[in-house]
Amino acid sequence: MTAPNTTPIPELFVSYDSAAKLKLEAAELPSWDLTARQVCDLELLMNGGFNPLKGFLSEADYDGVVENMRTADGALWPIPITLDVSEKFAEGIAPGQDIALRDAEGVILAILSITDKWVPNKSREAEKVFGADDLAHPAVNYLHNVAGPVYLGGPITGIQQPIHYDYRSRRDTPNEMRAFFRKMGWRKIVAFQTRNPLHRAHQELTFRAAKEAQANLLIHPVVGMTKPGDVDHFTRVRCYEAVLDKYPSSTTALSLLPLAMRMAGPREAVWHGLIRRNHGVTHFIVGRDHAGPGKNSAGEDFYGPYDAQELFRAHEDEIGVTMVDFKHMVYVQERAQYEPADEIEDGVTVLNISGTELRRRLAEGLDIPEWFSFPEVVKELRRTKPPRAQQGFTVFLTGLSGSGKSTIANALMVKLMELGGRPVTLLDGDVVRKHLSSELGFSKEHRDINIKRIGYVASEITKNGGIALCAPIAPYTATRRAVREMIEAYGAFVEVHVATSLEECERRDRKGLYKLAREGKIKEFTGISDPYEAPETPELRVDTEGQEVDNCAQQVILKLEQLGLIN
Ligand code: PPS
Repeated sequence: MTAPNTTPIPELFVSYDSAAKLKLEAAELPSWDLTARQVCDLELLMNGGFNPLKGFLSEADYDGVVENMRTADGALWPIPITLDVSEKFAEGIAPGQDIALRDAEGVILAILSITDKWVPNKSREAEKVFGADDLAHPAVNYLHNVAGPVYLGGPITGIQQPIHYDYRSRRDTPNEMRAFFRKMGWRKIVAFQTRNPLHRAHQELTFRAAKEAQANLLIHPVVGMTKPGDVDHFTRVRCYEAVLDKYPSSTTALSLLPLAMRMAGPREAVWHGLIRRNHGVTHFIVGRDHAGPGKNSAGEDFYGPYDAQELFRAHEDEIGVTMVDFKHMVYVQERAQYEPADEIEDGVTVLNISGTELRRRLAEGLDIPEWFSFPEVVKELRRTKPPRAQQGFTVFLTGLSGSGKSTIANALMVKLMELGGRPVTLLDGDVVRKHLSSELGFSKEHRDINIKRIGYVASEITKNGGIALCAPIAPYTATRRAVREMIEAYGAFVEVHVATSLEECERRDRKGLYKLAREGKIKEFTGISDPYEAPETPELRVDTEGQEVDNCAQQVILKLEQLGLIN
């Protein structure tokens, strides 16, 4: 198991000449525009990162993978790699057909020869693969609320790799990685998987792991898709490059992996191992709560802290990569160095800064000591994440028609403009419907499009350091969550439920719409003939009944202060 596999791994690409010809032919085929996650999956399918898979899973392979982590022919594979599509697209497609797979720019990357088309049981997939059908799990949420309802399966003919404009020299296919190890004469390689910036403790533990295994080290961070809310990969790569200088030269390499993570804990660890085997490594570091998704909706961890290590160990031979235990490293003040937590005697002073504490210090612009991280890394993180009071953010007021959202939002806008410092934009429900969504009605589909447009504009405002105030009804929880994820990639999302009761809204009936809705003259009217799913855990809930608008706006201001978003 210790010698690296230096023979090339099979890829799914056709030759350069055939690719040009095939591309012309493929232009005639029905085509599917791949989602960001599908582009990641396709890249690793084509370049052999997902070897032995030869395409998107067929139904029989999918059933096997979901049920017992094996494809129909018995190969170990823990995560379903499926091509999810919309019902509308699926209607016109049948097994036996070829389709072209295009990236976001419309470039044809591959042809899928469809063998299977089916409607999956997503709840079963969630239970078996992720351990619970709980929307608090990011991949389960993706499965139910983002992924299409129909799966297509079949072998892939690769035409070209997805184009990356960033960090090209740091990206390696499995065969490029193998060739690199061969060229360098590296026979044992420990890989370290990460989706976070590296600090001193990580540098120590990876260096120790390599030393103990008498191996070279591959820092192999994920730059495809990670957990919503993670530090963006541009910032992370600049941090990794700074840390690379801290290892003895020519012992360590950095390569970027275009993987779309699922945060599936134990199954994900096995998957990561298989992917690293394909890249030619011999050892893999598996940590406590490897690829953990955080807490479930009951506030408990989805997986036990060592479940990932156990599942990996049980399949170690088949994976073909030796697991290296992650050592929990802590800083011992008296000796001014990092040491494994389980080797430290009583009575010494142990220092530690948790992830939450680090985020707090960054958000508030507080000191981050040198024993914790390298100054170059801290500088990069501060550049990307200035203190919260200087970042952009979104306030998203949701509630019934006539609940007072617009009035509160207008008062809030004036108060924020009085404070100054950041541009404030109001995306009021009515105004948006006039300027951005004039062609839309009030069906679920149209409301979702409307809210996602608002979310997109708000996320751009937030990204660029402004304040977006949104005041649509936004009746659906899943859509509000999608907007939250869009925005939290760039700054805070403060959901405010304007919780005026239906009776009160109807009593006020400021626009006379409730009367018309009751008479059936307006169809699909929220609260009357259409649903409103009240937020369960908004950042703030305000009740306008018996309260001045000014007071409600003041409550939002206090919340923003409490969150450190305004001084
Ligand atoms: S949604 O569901 O978020 O897309 O709705 P939104 O864009 O906020 O638009 C709501 C405003 O449109 C008016 N209106 C209706 N509301 C709900 N249901 C139906 N069928 C409907 N038809 C028209 C209404 O004036 C809403 O304004 P507000 O400011 O919320 O009262």
